[in-house]
Amino acid sequence: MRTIININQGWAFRFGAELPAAFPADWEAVNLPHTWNAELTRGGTEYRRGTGVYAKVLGKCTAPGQLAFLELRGCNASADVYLDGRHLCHHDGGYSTFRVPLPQLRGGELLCVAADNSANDRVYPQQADFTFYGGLYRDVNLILVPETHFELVKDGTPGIKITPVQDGADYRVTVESWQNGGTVRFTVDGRTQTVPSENGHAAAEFRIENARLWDGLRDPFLYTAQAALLDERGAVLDEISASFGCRSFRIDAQKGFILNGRPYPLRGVSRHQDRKGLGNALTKQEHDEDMALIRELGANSIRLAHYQHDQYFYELCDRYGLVAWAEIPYISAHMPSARENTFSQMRELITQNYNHPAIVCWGLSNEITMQGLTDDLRDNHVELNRLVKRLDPGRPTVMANVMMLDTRDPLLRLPDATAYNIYFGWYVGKLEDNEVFFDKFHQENPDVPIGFTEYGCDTNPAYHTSTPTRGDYTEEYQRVYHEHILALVEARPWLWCSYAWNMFDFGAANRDEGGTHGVNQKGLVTMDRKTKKDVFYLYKAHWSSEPFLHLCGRRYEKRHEDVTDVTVYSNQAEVSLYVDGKPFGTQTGRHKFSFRVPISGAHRIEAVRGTLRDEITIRHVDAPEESYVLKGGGILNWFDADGLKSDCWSLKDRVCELMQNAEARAVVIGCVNRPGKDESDFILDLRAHPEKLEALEIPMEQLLTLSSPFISPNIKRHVNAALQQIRR
Ligand code: ADA
Repeated sequence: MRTIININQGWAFRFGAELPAAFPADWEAVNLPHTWNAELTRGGTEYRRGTGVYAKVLGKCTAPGQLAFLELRGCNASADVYLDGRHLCHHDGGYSTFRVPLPQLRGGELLCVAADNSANDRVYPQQADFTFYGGLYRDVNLILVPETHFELVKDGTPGIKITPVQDGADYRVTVESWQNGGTVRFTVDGRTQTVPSENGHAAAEFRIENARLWDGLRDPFLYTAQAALLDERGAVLDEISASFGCRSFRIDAQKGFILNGRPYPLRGVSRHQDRKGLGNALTKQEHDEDMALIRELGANSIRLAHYQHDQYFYELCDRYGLVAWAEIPYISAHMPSARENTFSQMRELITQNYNHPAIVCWGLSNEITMQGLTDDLRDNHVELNRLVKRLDPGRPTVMANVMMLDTRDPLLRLPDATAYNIYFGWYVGKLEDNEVFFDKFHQENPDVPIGFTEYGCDTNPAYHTSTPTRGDYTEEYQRVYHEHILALVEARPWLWCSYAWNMFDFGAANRDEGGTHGVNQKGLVTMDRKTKKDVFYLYKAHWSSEPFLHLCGRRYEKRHEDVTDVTVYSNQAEVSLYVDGKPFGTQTGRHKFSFRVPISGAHRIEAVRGTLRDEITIRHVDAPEESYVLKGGGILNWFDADGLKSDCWSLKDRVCELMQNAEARAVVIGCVNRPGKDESDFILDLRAHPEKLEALEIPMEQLLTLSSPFISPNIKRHVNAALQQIRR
């Protein structure tokens, strides 16, 4: 029988160390999960990228006839595994499970894992708006099995594959397994079939009559399939099982997402896995908390961005009925020498997650054309798409495209369904441009299913205003922004999916903005999961049926105006407001209830509906509260077209255009050649090949953000000022 032994405890760790010959007792003692970037808050020297070595003495012996496999459920980004100094395995890809056959164990062997998150051009991701936490950050197990056992190594397979196909009210369920001999007894829904293993493969088909469906939030029912490997006397050698769900779905260009025959527009959030103080080194507890928050919001779908998440999280999606978008980190910048890595990460993603009913699509890439569209990139996508179709003909391929990608580009039509990340109203343009974009797309491409994979705006919950504007990072602008987009998606059920970017603030070492270093602040909830920003409750009001009400502006206590806005988000039909204990007004409505309240001095504001109640304090102050305002302006303030001289160049202009003007060209080249503390590959490459700048279609602002982890708003302001001196 199979024994699984967790070996998270008792490791020694050192960053930048050589492989030790004996257990290095003087290294830092750590337990897994572990990352050396846990405390990261900003780029630069604190963001250590390189090799960290983990060492542990194995205590377990294998019995005669027993084989041992090492299971690593996530090592970012590349791993080399050694036993007593002997190299056993190299693995590229920081987000998937892989297993390594071990020799016979006597006990006392020195196991070393070298984890490497340094920059290279072989392994995705290399350029992206999130932190590449290095380390052995998920569970490590020893799996002991008899000589005849289910497959463990190939692409980290669970060994069992279940394919339920709808047949009227019934489901035909094919169960397959891979093993190195024996006979397999499959059990599904109380029935068994025993079949021989032929060429390492066994399969059986079951029929579940009148199947109970896996029906999203309504009823996420799970069945279980078991496989027992038997010897010639019928004794069980090895055993595995997996849950699965019976469900059908399709993505329709006009009707949107259809689950089990009924329209079910996917409305939810994206999730990055990391958390403040822990980085990516999470336990089940953090996964459970994240899922509880997403369920509280009432989302029916999650985009698990931008890489393979912990197995456990996909299990939670299955269990709670949240439809999931899964993807690999083929992101931001195509690397011709990393083609094989897109294939291996995709093979692992699909092989390891095939059985999850929650997953409905495989994401080929994210914003991959951001730095240009080459033949090699196209070809890579064609092959990747073909690979997915071969591995899983039952699920559609999808892409999340960058907003600059021409909507007529044939790449859009390569996957079965497509989607755009659109940030009008934040990085560029007006909020209304979002509707214009999607309506035009839908009208011009009536046969292309289109989704809204990302939208959001950075928000520091310390910042407040009564006159919210784009780029101010306030909690109030985040409300304006999300109220607008939520209305947009609700009115357009043909948007087959929409995902707020992001459920949680997340580590983005290259960022330095909005009063915080190293964090993308587009979350509905802060990175420590402690503060639900007001917009969290906007979504809850729309999506959740759990009765609640929420008074906005709890952190916006000191207000300068004489009459102030007090807004309640609620899923109740009526809300009453009390000011200093006295009734102020009652409103009926849906989701949002706004009151204009005169203020002088301190006031206790209460919102009430039956037994539901919330309370905040507001204080009138003589001068605007300085701590509520971002110092030095936000990076986006000068993106505002009103503030720019339109007859001169600016950061808004595309690099390729700036390169056509001699003076502007000099500013661009000057930026690329500016010595930095830690140059990215991207900038070094541009420095070596300035002609690439002439082909770079991204705005200058984006080039600056991408090119250096050290870019500060001041530098951007400086460059913008220089460009504003040059007439077009
Ligand atoms: C892109 C990217 C995301 C995210 C976002 C942002 O759209 O896909 O990773 O970071 O930008 O916040 O700017």
